[in-house]
Amino acid sequence: MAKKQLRIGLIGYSFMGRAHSNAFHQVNHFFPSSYELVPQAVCGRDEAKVKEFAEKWGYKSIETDWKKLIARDDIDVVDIATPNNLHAEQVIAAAKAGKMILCEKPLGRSGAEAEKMLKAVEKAGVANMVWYNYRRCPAVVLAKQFIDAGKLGRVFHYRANFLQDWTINPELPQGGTGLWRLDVNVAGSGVTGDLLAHCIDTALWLNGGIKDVSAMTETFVKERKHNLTGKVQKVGIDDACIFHCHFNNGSLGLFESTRYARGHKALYTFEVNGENMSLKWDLHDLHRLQVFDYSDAGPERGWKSIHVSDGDHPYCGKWWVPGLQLGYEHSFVHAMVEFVQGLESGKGCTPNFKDGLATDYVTDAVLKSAKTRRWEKVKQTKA
Ligand code: SOE
Repeated sequence: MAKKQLRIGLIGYSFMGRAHSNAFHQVNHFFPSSYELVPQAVCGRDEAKVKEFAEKWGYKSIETDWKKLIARDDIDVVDIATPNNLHAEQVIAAAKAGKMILCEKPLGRSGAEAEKMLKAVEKAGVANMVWYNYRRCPAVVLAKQFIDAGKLGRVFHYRANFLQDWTINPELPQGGTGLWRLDVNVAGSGVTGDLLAHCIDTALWLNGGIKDVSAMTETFVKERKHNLTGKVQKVGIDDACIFHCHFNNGSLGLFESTRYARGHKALYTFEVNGENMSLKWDLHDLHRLQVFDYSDAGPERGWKSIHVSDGDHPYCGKWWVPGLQLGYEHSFVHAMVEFVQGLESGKGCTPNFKDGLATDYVTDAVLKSAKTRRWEKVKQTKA
């Protein structure tokens, strides 16, 4: 039977453009469905570079103006892999054009921006997804399965970290290609929207909504040269953020993120402590789930490390053979598998724009609390 083509138009071709493009190809190879993902066009401002990208990643054509890409009749899905300040305008335009939309995280630079984006896709009735990829690591999905099966019992604690060290050098400029994450106008915030957003997305999925937060942030390097103006300018982003919170289920949360943890490149870890079981995960060892099961009897009771690679582990049966582990890029492949399966079932997928908004509401409250030095309530998404 002929497959239904999903012709994809990608905007942005840096790190995330590559991660997404790889996913489109691998979904076709490893997760056949009634859909065929077709890399139809890629858009970027530098024509020579975007052409080179198109050739490397199998895109049939290029555009240098994203509005033209969105207007094209031969595009079904618009994939937004641009800096954060462009997400809202591009999402709203793509929704108006009736396209399905995939958007890089965070959805908006604030809850207010994300609300407009959610409204746009709801009005247009188009399928949507936010690329919070870590949810789709098999070991994280296994944690979700254990939690949903009730194995943990009452949950007491959820804690997560995302530690990096790439902005310690005070001579590092802010702004422009590659360094827009340091420019508050483009990024919206620092580690809170960039890194903690991942931790929050996973936490909301695994442990439910967050009621209120108390936070502190710090900007260690106060001024940096701006790449676009050439001038030394105030740094507006948070370099580090620590917050604690109450979840709606009564458990306590503790979160930390920084780009100043010398030696750590992308140490995302989380731990959940329930009355009957604890779970631990670490991005540097992402194919493993650490489990402590209180019902394991006898003196051999202890933490065990599940190598998540068996045929009955999430997604794993579609890849290689048991024991051969999956990595970072597979999380994007699985996110796209969810999107395709959501189309097939007609039920949509997660994390969708509503989930993206929920995370933005938490980051809003965190940034507000750091300013007011008070506990701040988290706005809840409508049921
Ligand atoms: C920042 O360095 C960054 O690339 C984030 O923007 C990504 O979302 C994260 O997955 C890895 O780190």
